[in-house]
Amino acid sequence: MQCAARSSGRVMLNEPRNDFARPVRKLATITASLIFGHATVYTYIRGFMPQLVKLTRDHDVAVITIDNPPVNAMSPGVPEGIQTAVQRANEDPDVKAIVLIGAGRTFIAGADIREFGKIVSGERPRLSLLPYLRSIEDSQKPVVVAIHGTALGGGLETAMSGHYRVIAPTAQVGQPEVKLGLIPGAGGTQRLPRLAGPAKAAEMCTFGDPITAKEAHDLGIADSILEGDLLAGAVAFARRVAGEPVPRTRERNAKLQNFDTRIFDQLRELARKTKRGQRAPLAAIDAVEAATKLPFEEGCQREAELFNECLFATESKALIHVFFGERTVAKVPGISKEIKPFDIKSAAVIGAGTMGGGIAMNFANAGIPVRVKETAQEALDRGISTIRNNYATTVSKGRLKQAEMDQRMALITPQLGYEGFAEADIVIEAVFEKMLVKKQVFLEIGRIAKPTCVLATNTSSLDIDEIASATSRPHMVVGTHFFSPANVMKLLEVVRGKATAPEVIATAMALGKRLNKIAVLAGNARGFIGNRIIGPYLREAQFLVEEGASVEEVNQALYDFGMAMGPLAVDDLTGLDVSYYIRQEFKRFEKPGVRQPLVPDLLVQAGRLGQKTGKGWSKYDQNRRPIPDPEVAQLIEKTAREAGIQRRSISQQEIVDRCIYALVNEGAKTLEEGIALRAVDIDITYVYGYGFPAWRGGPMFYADTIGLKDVLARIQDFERQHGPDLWAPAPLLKRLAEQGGSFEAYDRQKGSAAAD
Ligand code: 3H9
Repeated sequence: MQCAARSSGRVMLNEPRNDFARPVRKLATITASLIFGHATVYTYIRGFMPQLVKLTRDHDVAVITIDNPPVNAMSPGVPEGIQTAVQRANEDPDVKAIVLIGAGRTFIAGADIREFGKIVSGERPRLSLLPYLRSIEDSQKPVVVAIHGTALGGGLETAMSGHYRVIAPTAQVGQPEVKLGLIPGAGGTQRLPRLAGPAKAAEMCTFGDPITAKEAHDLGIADSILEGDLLAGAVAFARRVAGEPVPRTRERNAKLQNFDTRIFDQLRELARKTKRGQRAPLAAIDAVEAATKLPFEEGCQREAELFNECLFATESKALIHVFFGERTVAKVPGISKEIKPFDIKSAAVIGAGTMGGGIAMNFANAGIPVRVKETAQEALDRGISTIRNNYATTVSKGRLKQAEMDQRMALITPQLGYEGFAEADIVIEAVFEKMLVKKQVFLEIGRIAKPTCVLATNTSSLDIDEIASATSRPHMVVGTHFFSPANVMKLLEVVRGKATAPEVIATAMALGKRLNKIAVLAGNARGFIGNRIIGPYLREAQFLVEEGASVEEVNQALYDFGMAMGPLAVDDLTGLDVSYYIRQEFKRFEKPGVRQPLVPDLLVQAGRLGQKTGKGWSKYDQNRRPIPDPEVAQLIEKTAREAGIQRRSISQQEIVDRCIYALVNEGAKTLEEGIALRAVDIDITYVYGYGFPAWRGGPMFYADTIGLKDVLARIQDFERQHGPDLWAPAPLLKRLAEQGGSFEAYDRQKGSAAAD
């Protein structure tokens, strides 16, 4: 082995052992033997197949390179490869020190997340990374870990098992496992407090946010920040420390003494508030606290217990579903990589109201010049001043520099006319939600915009095809439904009209990413995905108060379930006039004689439009805190009595089931009609646009976790009580439940059918 390392400068330590590698290797073997004959096969495969871990030499320094694209995850084969490489470098008398580095864009981005599902389902045995990392730490020769890109989760844990860490100035490190419902499981909760101190370690493991190279250096996680060529710098660093006794993180106990032990309870309190309903953040605190009380090995055992508890819980399955879901929604069947999006170099927004202003900020934030047009000077001034105030607030909170705010404001050109619109690569209309007004605007921009300009409408409910019919180029028209406040909310619903060109869809999806949004593609039908499904959810909340639950009980039950806000609180926030208007729009879809909530219209008639008028379903104080309003309770009681509705006490469970299963049932219809491409598109829409708890995975995933059979049975109960018009089970839900299926399996099946 030594000879091999010296003569070729490179040793293949392992072959990839992921699922993809085996069939490819087999195919390569057959093809190569057919083409070249048997003698050449071995060489060919070695050249053809990527190696996960490579060992090379730079004179007296061994360089171990992890090469597992795209993010160097610790897939099976990687930890074994590193272990073997460290062992060989230790055996080589000419090697004085070792550098461990990642190939490509990053150091190790963590354990291979896809493996967790296989472990939980029993397809793969439970594997511990601990012995592999232990063998790095046990190396007699110093191991210098060189970090660029991100060292996350198992990546940072690997780095901390090395003896030194050098880091590129732009790199970041972190323990983000909690965002997947997990805790660090390879010694992170034990080694990080030894390097960074228990307070910072507990904070990093509880909230999962990465820190910069500078912070890592200041905290003692990194030993040196290296400008310029990282590998050359790391090799030079390794030469300097060669021959010195190696510092082992597990033995560095100094920072575990004399710290404020109250930090753990303080963090627990904070985590209970900000990570409502989640177990992993609390488990992370327990594990870091264990590092301060137990010897290293026992601390690792405690960490492993807590890690396994989290791994097998629904929370991590749900959050992992959301992690991959975020990436899946970007992939649109039929829109291949060959379809190139248009380059958006400049934009124009029509309307400087709440939505238009927020949308313009998105462009400015992404460094894209944007024109904002209004019809009256006063409205334009008001819109621009709101934008300026929004930025100023961010500056005052220290999250933006004044110079950055000035740069962004300079990218926004306010105007009353259409000057410059002919050069814009995209025009987004964000005027009042009325078909006639929108069509008039599209008629005008259709005349002015250049032929390759994407014409987008920011509508939450109107028919894209009808809007597109106002132009002579409906293929350039697409819906871009931003969520309010548009400069804050992550979701962008992209709506495909019947004529929308694939390039235009690709452009809108790519633009979403550039604007730092999560773009989900929806079909053009009443309310698209989000607002279509929210209808029955809100309807049930309103029925429930008429049937006897209080406004507060309904809001509290859904809040306790994990929703960011209760449904009636959301109604008050967005404005009861807005939901009134949408109800009028959707009236034509309603079957006559079907029960409708009675109270919302009465509240609107009484001028109770929600927070903006200081009262809606609740009253609001100056700080917009809700106060129960007896007037509303009386109005509800009177209305219910007059309508002959039997009032009763309603359990929290019934409130949750009625509202959430209404979402699920409508979601299943949306899915079967092809309005949503996959169940996961609904989940991501709800998590990022409607405050659905990510740790429940979205409504469709939540239904899977309950079991579709049980969900169906409950919906059939409601159907018996409230009639088929409101509660007939969606045929898809019924079919899947009867077949013992799930929405996740349905997505998988559809995905593989599309791939065939
Ligand atoms: C962990 O480490 C537990 C440990 O304590 C050990 C326990 C024993 N695995 O995001 P991108 C895929 S838990 C598998 O678009 P970017 C991703 O799905 C882990 N796959 O790129 C995508 O695939 P596709 C802790 C992964 O540049 C592709 O890579 N670590 C993983 O915008 C590109 O990803 C984390 O939580 C992975 N670990 O962002 C880090 N990571 O192309 C999770 C990515 O098929 N990862 N993929 O859609 C990230 O935060 C971002 O991916 C990263 C790059 C910042 C690294």
